[in-house]
Amino acid sequence: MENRETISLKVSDNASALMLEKTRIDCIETCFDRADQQKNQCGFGKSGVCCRICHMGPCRITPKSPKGICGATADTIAARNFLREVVGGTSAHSDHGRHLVLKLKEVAEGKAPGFQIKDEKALRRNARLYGIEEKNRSVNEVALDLANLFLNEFSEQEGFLKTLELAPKKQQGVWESMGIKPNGIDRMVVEAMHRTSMGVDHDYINLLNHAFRTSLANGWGGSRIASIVSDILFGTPSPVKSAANLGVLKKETVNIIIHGHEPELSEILTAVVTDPEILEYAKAAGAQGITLAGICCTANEILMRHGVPVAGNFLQQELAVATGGVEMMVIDVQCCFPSLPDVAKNYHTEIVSTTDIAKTIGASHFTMGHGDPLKSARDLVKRAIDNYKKRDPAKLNIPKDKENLVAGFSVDAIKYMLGGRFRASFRPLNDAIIQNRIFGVVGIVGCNNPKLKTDEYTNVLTAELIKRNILVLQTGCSAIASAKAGMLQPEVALEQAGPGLREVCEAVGIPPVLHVGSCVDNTRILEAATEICLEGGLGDDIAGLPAVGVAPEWMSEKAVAIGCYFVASGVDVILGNPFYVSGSQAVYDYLHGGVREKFGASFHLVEDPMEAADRITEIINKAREALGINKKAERKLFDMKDRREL
Ligand code: SF4
Ligand code: MSK
Repeated sequence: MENRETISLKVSDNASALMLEKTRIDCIETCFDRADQQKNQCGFGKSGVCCRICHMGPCRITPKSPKGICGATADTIAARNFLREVVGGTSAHSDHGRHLVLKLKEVAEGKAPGFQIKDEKALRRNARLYGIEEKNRSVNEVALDLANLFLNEFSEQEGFLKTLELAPKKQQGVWESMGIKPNGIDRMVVEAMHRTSMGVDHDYINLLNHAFRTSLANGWGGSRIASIVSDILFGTPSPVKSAANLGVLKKETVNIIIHGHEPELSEILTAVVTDPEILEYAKAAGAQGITLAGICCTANEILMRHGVPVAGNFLQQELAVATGGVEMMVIDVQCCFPSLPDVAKNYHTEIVSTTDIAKTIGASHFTMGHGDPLKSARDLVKRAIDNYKKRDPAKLNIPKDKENLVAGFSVDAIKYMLGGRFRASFRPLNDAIIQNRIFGVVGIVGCNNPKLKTDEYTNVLTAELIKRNILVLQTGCSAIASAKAGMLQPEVALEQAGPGLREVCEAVGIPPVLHVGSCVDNTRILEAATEICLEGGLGDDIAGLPAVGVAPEWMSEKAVAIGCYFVASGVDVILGNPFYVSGSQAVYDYLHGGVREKFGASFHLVEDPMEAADRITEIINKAREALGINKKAERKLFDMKDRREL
């Protein structure tokens, strides 16, 4: 059996290590064991040169067989596989966006009992952005128009995405000149599948450019729409206190975990678990109350808006069940392991799938339905309470570890904190960057991956960057990694921040590490970058900003798509682990260098966090040089005319 020393090579935090030890005692298999079993992963898959697109294959490229049966080269095969990954990631996040738009439409038509428009200001502000008349019109009228416009963003065949127009003009010009402005999101995905089918597009650059085009349909389309509609329906996040890690689960309460990405049901559960009648029901079952906690990005969604605590990130999903203290895990879509019911059957935990497009063998399936979602959610919580009586005290061991945190930094919230209620703006941030008190801005995003010690790259890099006066924005599971390390506590992060960053953060009252949302909310980082451009003084395009993106421990196709829309938007992206393209030097070189000529940014594979900090410093330094802000210069802030032009 593994000892603590070998376990600590796999996970960073004490709670995860304890639970991994417990899985050994309870004879539970987890992803960490399966990663060991899968150790010798297929070299053809890893290098991207296995093709099974048609049934003459599968074909694998080797020095002795340098072409597939149809004649496809390693370049074609690697580029096709890469584009299909981008399609997978784009589909996941954009379909999430579509579900929310359909919900918005139902709400506007009065067909969604239990849901309402929580942020009318966000609705009207976004309607104006898209040229929808909102003055003297009812909330529902405006919402219906906006929902219909968003639905058209998915189906548009000939025109371009309207949401693209939210990007700085210069970025739009780059996409236009390259011919990669996306049409409707669905069209981009279908076209990508067509182009990658047997005997169609064989030019690796043409294929990769469509990967960037598809990713733009995701980042400036489906994902951006998902964030906008979530804010309208559930409220725009503002700073909120909470806590993270398995220690948020309580021995004496009924523990319900929500896991996945789409927050509709979880929003309702958040209300149900505080209902006095339900709490009475829990007390009657012998519990002192109900703890609702989250895993992955459903966690981030309801953390950002309600302060619901986070039980853990991606690789803690099985470990949470192994505490023996979870009555129910409610899963929706994306990042939910099919192994969860196998782990759960060793305890009393019920795994409940809640979306018809995402069923899991061994999980019970629950449909919210259109009748009375509140009643359905209450029934579900009562089922969890009933499970509490089935807990086996001999198998119960909830770690104590948890850290306090502050989250909820939507772009609106950051603007408000920087500029105050009456002058909400990014100007103080731009000023601080120009004066080199803040050296630059870095977005750290993405998952964790059993190939790397969980959370380590993220945490080492985050600490080093703030020490170098770099403001860090985080999303998804990397934000949860920082939370578990205590870095989302303003006072802890301030202690470690460099003097310039610290001074600015203390003056305006923001922490040096900002949790900006779930992984679909990476578009908030682009939104922030656009605001920085619009504020003036730092150039007129995202590509010129002293800003970098990092995906330290990514594992998902979604991360591939996100990385692509960051690069296509002019942001250099550091990858902590590689894409599966190394079998084609041409494809590798294009992604990690060639695209720079077009977008002013590219991917960088840097597998060590300290080297990543150096590379980031180098990239930011170059951007600062180009902007002329590495030397003492008269700052030029834009007037209204400049801003309108932008
Ligand atoms: Fe092989 Fe070409 Fe078919 Fe791919 S498309 S499986 S390379 S024959
Ligand atoms: S949940 S995509 S593991 S961030 Fe968004 Fe976490 Fe990555 Fe899933």
